[in-house]
Amino acid sequence: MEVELSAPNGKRWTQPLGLFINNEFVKSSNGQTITSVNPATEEEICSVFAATEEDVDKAVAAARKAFKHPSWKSLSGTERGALMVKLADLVAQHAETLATIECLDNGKPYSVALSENVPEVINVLKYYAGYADKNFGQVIDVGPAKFAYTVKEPLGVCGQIIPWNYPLDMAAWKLGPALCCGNTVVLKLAEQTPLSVLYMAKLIKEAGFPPGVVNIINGHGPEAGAALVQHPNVDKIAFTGSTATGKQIMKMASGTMKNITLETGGKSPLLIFEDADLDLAATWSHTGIMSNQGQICTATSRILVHEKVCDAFVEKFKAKVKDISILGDPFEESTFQGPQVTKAQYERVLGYIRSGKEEGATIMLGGEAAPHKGKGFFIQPTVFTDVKPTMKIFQEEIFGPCVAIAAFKTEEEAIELANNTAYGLGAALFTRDLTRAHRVAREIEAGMVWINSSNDSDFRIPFGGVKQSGIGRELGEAGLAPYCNIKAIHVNMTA
Ligand code: TXE
Repeated sequence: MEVELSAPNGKRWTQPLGLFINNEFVKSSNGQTITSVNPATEEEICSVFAATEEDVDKAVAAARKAFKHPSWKSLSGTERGALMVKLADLVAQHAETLATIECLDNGKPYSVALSENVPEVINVLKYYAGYADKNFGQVIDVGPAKFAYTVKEPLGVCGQIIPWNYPLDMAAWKLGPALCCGNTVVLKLAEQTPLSVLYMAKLIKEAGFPPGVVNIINGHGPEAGAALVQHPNVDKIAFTGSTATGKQIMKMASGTMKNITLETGGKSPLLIFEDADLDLAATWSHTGIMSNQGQICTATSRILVHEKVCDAFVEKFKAKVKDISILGDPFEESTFQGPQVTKAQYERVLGYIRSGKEEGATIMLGGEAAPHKGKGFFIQPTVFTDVKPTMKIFQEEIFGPCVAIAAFKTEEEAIELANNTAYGLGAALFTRDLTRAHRVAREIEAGMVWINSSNDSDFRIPFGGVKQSGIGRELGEAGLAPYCNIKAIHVNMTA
């Protein structure tokens, strides 16, 4: 049920391979597995058990039992918070191993996994641990004849489905608020990147969470994911992934009318007005699209620049990309950009690059595959200019290191172009005019707006989208609401 693994940075660890149900790693009911591949070398890492519908049923039963069991149900918020802090401390102790696994399985640079992703897990767990004994109802004054108050109750069993672009972070974003509120969980990992969170499952047991409170399963979306979404004993589904799958989940969850939270795709705009600090804009534009190999739902993948400063910006931006986007072995300290997560994603991104060329956009930089030592799913950072709003690369989520740049003439046109998409996740804008900054921020249809930055995420600040980018919010205090019921209690005070 486990295997000894090592990585090019010399780290060695024992990798669990089973489904984590009731605090034990078990085989899938029919023995089926999914093989994890190192996207930098295309070598197989190991094969991990993949849940069937029957396994999902077992995990849900374990979570249901744990939800009612006094070992979890009767814990005070303070005690739940203490368990979460213990887990955060264990994650900190195992930071290098977790970052190594993330790098190997996902392809993201080790230095980023260690300095950003693992700390995010620790921060999110501690943040929500702090809320575990501070998430109260209200007393509502309706006059002397009646005493009315609300209590916040956990929802029950939460099914959580995460993608492959930020395996550890996404697990923490899902587990943190759910456990804080006293729910139990069945977390389905992305089949492409199950290894780091399965390792974290060992730490969940070690932290002392009672059996069944957190169950973690690897498995295919249409099999394990769909079984979880349709399961009558699951009270909630929280999903991060593509808009197409999000829509399917809404349909599937309607059968049992589940509470759902969706965080889906994006085509986030970044607006640069004529008075912007172009060096600042170039720096953040690079961060906003090229980080994490462009595999970020909030990636600012459309850059809209005022025509007067467009050429000057493009020059600065190109220089930034050439300077910072160093492709290579993700274990190398100097690497900024690793491979795309899988061959399928690599081909998908290259397909979009081809379509941009065919539709007549100008390639300013990149535009080709870039294997490292003849291997791996690497793609050159790619910059398109002269992009028209009708082109696919302007409208569709590419999810790779590829950006579409277009020019605008007026503020109204910029806002119209920014909103001309089915998505509404993030948006960035650059200007030195404070009044314009706040005016435009309110006009843009997005869940998050960055003024003079991009993708500046913070666990204390709500995260989520409007339009086809999702429903509900994660992170911050707002992230608690999707995980509790507000029960109203009316007390008659008259004789
Ligand atoms: O996503 P899916 P994929 C976007 C991005 C990417 C595209 C495709 O544009 O190129 O989606 O990626 C599970 N019932 N994003 O195909 O299918 C699946 O097992 C229940 C944006 O990998 O949405 C995985 O755990 N679950 C995004 C999760 O859904 C199902 C992050 C995500 O997979 C299911 C990832 C089903 N029928 C991709 N089918 C973001 N918002 O950050 C799949 N799953």
